[in-house]
Amino acid sequence: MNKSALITGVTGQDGAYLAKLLLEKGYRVHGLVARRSTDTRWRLRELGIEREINYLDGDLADACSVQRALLKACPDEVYNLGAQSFVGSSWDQPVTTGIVDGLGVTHMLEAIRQFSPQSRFYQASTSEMFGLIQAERQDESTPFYPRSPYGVAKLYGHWITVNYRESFGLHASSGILFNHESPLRGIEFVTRKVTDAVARIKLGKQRELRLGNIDAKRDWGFAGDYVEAMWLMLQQEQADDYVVATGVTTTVRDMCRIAFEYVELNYEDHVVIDPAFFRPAEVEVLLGNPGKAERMLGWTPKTSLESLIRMMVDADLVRVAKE
Ligand code: NAP
Ligand code: G4F
Repeated sequence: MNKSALITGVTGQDGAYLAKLLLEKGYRVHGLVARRSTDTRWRLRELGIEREINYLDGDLADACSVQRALLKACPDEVYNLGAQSFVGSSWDQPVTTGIVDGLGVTHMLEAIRQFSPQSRFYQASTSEMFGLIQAERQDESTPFYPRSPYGVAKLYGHWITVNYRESFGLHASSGILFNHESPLRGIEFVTRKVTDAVARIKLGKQRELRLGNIDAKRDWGFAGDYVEAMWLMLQQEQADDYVVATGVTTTVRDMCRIAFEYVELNYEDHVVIDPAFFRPAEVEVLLGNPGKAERMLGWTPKTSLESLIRMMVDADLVRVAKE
């Protein structure tokens, strides 16, 4: 019998790559989709899998809908990727972020505990929980210090996952993933904002790019590599928590330099610093230590930041040229 999986957030960047990976492995893939007034399936279309997913109506804020979806899907594995995932918006929508990213995890875990305790569970935790970093390289034992309502909500989601594992013996794992990007990244995140602007500037459709704190440093990897780590976590006999990162950190400034230089432009001629994009509290630097994932899961990142940015710029050049 083929395995089945339920993915919340299937229309997002990671959901799309994970769905593709699981379909390639022969899984039946169910996707929880919250009602929206606009089309949200563009990523699944770009990957050519839009019609291969069984969509189930549901919102992480609505416990009943989550229960219903779980009962319909009867999944072997549940990947909880759904979230209000943009840090910047979490100061404007702190309550929604708390309900969806925090309590939403409990809705999912409670549904599993009551109706499908054999289902294995993956929680999409984040390096944003490290926030004001307490160690130069962050690993599974580094204390957390979140700096945004998003980070605080995700910290709740992380600990409730650990708690349900310890309290009820659920196979519940938390992946503490550092920033990961791709051509399917939302346009509001800085890498994609930059690669889209580079394409527009190169093709004469835009002149400047307004950014906030370009001295911030991030440990950026490729989303396609990171969904493999999610899957590997649920194939282990014991559930556990893992940091997933590249072990390399780069400033937003240098990421811009790489993107502009790829199309023979100088970022300094186009980037304008705009205080509107500064955050009320910043995470200045993130640098992960993926040693445990390497040892226990046999996972290593395959894509360098340079090739990731080139892949994103190439995709945006094609998109912008078609407009
Ligand atoms: P994303 O592209 O923003 O996708 C988020 C997904 O969540 C979308 O499918 C969205 O649906 C869905 N969603 C939002 N609110 C929901 C609700 N109330 N109920 C059900 N679904 C809801 O995010 P991503 O980059 O793929 O990230 C996936 C997960 O990993 C998120 O939980 C994120 O917080 C976490 N994470 C991401 C990173 C990263 O660097 N990408 C790093 C660490 C952790 P719509 O399409 O309808 O809006
Ligand atoms: O691309 P960002 O918006 O990602 P951020 O805040 O690190 O969050 C992402 O990674 C987390 C993992 O650590 C995820 F949990 C989360 O869901 C999300 O995927 O910003 C990166 C950095 C920040 O320091 C920000 O202040 O870039 C800086 N930045 C500078 N100018 C900007 C801009 N960020 C955005 N989005 N837009 C700017 O104009």
